[in-house]
Amino acid sequence: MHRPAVPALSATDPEIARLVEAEARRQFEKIRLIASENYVSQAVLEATGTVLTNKYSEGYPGRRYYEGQQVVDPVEALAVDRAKSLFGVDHANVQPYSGSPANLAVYLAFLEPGDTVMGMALPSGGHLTHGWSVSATGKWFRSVQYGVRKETGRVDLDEARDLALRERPKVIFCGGTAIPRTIDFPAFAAIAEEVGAVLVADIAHIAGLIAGGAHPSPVGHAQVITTTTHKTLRGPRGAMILSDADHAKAVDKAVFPGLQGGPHNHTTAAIAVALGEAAAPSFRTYAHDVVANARALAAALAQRGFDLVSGGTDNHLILVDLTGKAIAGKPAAKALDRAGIEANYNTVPFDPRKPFDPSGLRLGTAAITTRGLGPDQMPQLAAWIDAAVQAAGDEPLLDRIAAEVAELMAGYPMPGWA
Ligand code: DSN
Repeated sequence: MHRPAVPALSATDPEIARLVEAEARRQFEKIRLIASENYVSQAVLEATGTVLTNKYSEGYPGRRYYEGQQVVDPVEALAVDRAKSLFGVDHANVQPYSGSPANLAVYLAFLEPGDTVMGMALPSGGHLTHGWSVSATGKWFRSVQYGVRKETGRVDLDEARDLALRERPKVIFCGGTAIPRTIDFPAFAAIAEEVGAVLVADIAHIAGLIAGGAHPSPVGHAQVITTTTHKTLRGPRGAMILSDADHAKAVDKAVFPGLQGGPHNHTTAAIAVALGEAAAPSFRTYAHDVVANARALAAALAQRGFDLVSGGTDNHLILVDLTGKAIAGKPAAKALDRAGIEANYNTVPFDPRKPFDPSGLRLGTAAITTRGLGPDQMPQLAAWIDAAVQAAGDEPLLDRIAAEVAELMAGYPMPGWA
């Protein structure tokens, strides 16, 4: 059952209580390979369910527009201090509701509508809010986009530099949502400096790896860093903007009053808890284990003939290109889900198919590493993935794999389920 137990919820709203229980069981039984997901700790879960949700706190600690901040102020101050210390930055704003609002705040802080922003194209691994055409950031700003090299699947830094020199963006985003390789922050910083742009590193996917020393840090290279708190960082759904001292005031003004109202104080508390956990030595081990698992899974998939964008991974994420297979990303993801393995279909660079029915599968190892799986188990995962993708439509076989998956996962505890 769900832990903490939900007796009041069961009495008041049995329908929602039943769904919460069902989701907890689902998360317990499945191999969760969605690269942006994780399992938060019991302590983080508890913090998100507290009376802090009842409080409005527009403003910042010591400068609020509502009274009664005797408790919320130190909660937010703790979250800020822990973020600054964990990442080694001058300034942290822990109020953005999630990654997209955090990135929007960056636009508000450093651009006027119509100004030029440069980001990585979505099909190459960027994020919608890095100026992609369907996003407000691509509609209200003049966006120019860089990509990856076809032969290597890696960022084409020469192309990015040429583009920046030609288009003179005021803000450059690096980072994204489907990048399996190390981000070269010093190279992006050199480009940004050459054109006088603010470099923003969106580290949403790799924040936990950076905190744990398993990926280089953008600090000292990017003036502004945005991140969600719930991916490899293993906190609640939320976000932060980190910056150097020179950009701190503009960031704070953009988040509040520019874009948001009251921060979600229960989330702020849970972010503080997660940041405390990420500062512990065991989190360093976790971050390195995430990468070791991803490398082992990538190697096992490659051995089975899967084509991986860039040939492998340096981080938690693997992008499988199914272009050469008889199946597209969406039916493959649906077959995997039926087989108890959760992933998402994803565009791959130069995808010949449409975004809603693309050629790729995105996999990540943050969640399974939290559960305790290790590199020795990755060949078995790859075997199940291979069998499920080939067996799409063969429901008895997919059900058989799901039963084997559930049997394996029963041996690995999950915070939130007892
Ligand atoms: N939805 C997140 C992801 O899955 O990467 C990014 O916004």
